[in-house]
Parts: sequence; structure tokens; C-alpha cells
Amino acid sequence: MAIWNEKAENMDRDELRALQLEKLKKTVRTAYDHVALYRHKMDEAGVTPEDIGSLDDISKIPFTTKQDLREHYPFGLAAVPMRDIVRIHASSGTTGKPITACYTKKDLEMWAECIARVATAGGATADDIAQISFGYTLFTGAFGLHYGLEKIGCAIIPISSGNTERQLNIMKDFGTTVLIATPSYAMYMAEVAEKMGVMKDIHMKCGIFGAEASTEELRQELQRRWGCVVTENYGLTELLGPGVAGECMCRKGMHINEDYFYAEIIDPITGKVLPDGETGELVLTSLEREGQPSLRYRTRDITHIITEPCECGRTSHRIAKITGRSDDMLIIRGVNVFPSQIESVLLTMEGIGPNYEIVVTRHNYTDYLEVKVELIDAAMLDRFSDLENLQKKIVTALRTVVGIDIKVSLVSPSTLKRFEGKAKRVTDLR
Ligand code: DLL
Repeated sequence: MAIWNEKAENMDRDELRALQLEKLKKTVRTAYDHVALYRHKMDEAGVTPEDIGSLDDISKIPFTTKQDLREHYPFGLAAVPMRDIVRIHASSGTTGKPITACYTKKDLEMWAECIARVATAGGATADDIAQISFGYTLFTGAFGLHYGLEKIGCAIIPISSGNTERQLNIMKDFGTTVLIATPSYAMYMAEVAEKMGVMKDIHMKCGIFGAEASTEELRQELQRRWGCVVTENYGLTELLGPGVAGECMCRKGMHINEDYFYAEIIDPITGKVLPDGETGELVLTSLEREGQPSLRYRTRDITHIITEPCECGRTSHRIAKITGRSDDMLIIRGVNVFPSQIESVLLTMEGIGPNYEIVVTRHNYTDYLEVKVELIDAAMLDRFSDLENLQKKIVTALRTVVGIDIKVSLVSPSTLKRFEGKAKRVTDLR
């Protein structure tokens, strides 16, 4: 299993911690001196950059939130003059103002390095033809992956997202071996490929997917349909974009680029730092961003840190699959429900497809969940008892895992919405 940067990725952990501390001190100093938000927050908490004498001292620094970033939209968190910024990205910002990210030339080099590591871990090499099916827009996904894959030496097809039939014809004609997409779009592409009958002419080596939560069950389904290894990677605009962490071929958690990012897990309610291995909210600090450093950014993503050595030989800690975002969690009649729990049940059931929609409603002050899921065989709609049996089976399986009764509606094949970027599975009508 190839490693892009052995020196960095196999670094002795004591050496790594010393490097992290050195970089943390510098980052805190820069953030304090050049970004008003960080200076005000630290002054208010009575902390100075000199108070950072060990990695544990990071807990003295106040958290940064998405709200802070919104309030300083667009460039209030830039730590360098605008003439040193060479790229600007932004998150989709479906609610409220978008989040912006400013990069210097050095940041872009560091980004390409992070992606080269993650993509190599996921199986990409200079011999590959890599199709980037993320949108080339303000979204960090396409441009982020692009320069890292180019650094590796892949032949890149910058096709962007959408126009699925064309995507598949290109895969067939150009001999794409690596696909870059969201897991939900990769699933949709697989469905269309099967319908077009082109799957036999596509010879994928690996799918390097990310940008949204997905379950282990969805990975298995994607691997089965594409006939290749599927790894996932993680990142966010606020910190960099993709490249914060990514899986290796062992597929047992995403290796964090720890020389560039310091990860903590906190209790999302109390803000207390939790020991390694406990599940909570991921908090990230950038260790080498020039354009826009981040101090203790609350990602809202729920995961845990895996410290056991990985069989691949990398010494970095890993983050486990994101089980959801703390703000995605649904509280239904007092029970916490993550959409990922529902997905993991649905994907193990026979007779239904991998697409689903969760609808939340409220009647007489009580919340209800409905899951719409597609039948594989439309003819089943005419066989009432089969339909009823399948429905009952899904309701029971969901009750066992989620702990509440969820209404299940079985709909005709190919009738639910498909997504070319990040899937939106939950419709909250409350
Ligand atoms: O989604 C960056 C990215 C692009 C990552 C391409 C990987 C591949 P944003 O649009 O700012 O950035 O969204 C960041 O997406 O806080 C998570 O909630 C979610 N997310 C990203 N990767 C994963 C993943 C990009 N592998 C937000 N699993 C993050 C679960 C993910 N959630």
C-alpha cells in the first residue's frame, strides 16, 4: 500500500506532537495578532499566545463557531492582506450567509499535499485516469481534489457534476479508473450505468468519495456496484476543504493529516474535551493555514478518534465515520435519531433500493417520522400482501435500531429525487 509522504505520514508520535506544538504556538500568535475575532475572544477569556506551553493548553482557547464566521463574512477572518490571497472558496450556505475561505499560494501547496496523501491512501497513482465529478464551483471539492491528484500525476478529467449519461460515456471512452464524487452521486451514477448497460465497459480501480455522511452499508453497496475499492475522505471549507482526513485501503477510519490539523473531541453540550475513543463533536485547529487560520473550530460533526495503529503503517490517528452532525440530529418524541441509523437499516433490507427520503412532521404537538423508500420491483405494488410484509419487516428493523415507530412508505422505483452533489435526505416540515 503506497504512502505519498513517508516522512510525514509515518512520523514518530513524539516527534509529531513536538511539531504540532511548535506549529500551534505560531498559529495562535498569528491569529491573535492578525484576526480581530480571535484577539477579542482570547482577551475576553484572559488568554495570551504565551499561555500556550503545551498541546493541552489548547483547551484554554475559546471555540470558534459557524456563527462567528458568518458574522465576519466575507473576509473578516483573513490573516493576511488581500493581495496575498490567491483563491477564494465558499460553502453552499443554504441557510444564512455562506462561509468563505481564503487561501495564499502556500495554502494551496499545502492543500495539494494533503490531497496527494489522502488520494494515494485511497489507491490513486500516476497511472490512473481520475474523473472529478464534483462541481467546479465555489465548493471546495473539485478544485481541492484536482490539484492533489495532479500532484500525484493522475490524468484528470475535470468533468464537474451533472449530465450523468455523458459522465458514464466519458468513463467508458476515456477509461476512467478513479472516480471522485459524493457517495450519493456515485450511487446514482451506478444506477444509470446499469440502466445504460455500460457497467461492463467501465473498469474502475477505486472510488474516492466524500463531502457527506455515508454508512458502512452504503460503502458495501457502492463497492458491489462499481466492482472496486471505495474509500472516503473528510474535510470542510472552514478549515481547508477536502484533505483534512482520508481512509487508506484498510478502510477502518480516516487518517488525519495531523501535521496540518489538530483534532479534539468535545462533549457538544458541555464543551468539555473528551478522552480519545469517546464519541462527541470534532473540533479542529489548523496548524499551517496562512490565509485563514482556524482556532478550535466546532465542526458539529459527530465522531471519535481512533488511536490504535493502522495496518497500513501510517502513524496518524484516525477519525471514525461521521455518524451525523449534531445539528442534523432529530429529536422525535424524546428519542435522538440520526439519519445514518435509518440508512444503515434500509441498506441491509432486500427488495428496496438505496435511495430514501425522511420526512418529519408534527401533529397535535407530537413529532412523526416517515421514511419513503423505493421498491426494486414495481410489480410488487400490485401484490398487496407481499408489500405489507416487506413494510412490516422494515418497520420492525427500524424500531429495533432507532427505538421508535417510523412510518414506512414504499414507492415505485426511480421516483425519489436523485442528487448530483450532497444528498438532502431529510425534509423537516415542522
Ligand atoms: O464537503 C469538503 C469536502 C469536499 C470533503 C469533498 C470531502 C470531499 P463543505 O461543503 O464545507 O466541505 O462541507 C463540510 O460536510 O462539516 C461534514 O458535515 C460534511 N462532510 C464532509 N466530508 C464528510 C464525510 C466539504 N466523509 C461538511 N463524512 C462537514 C461525513 C462529511 N460528512
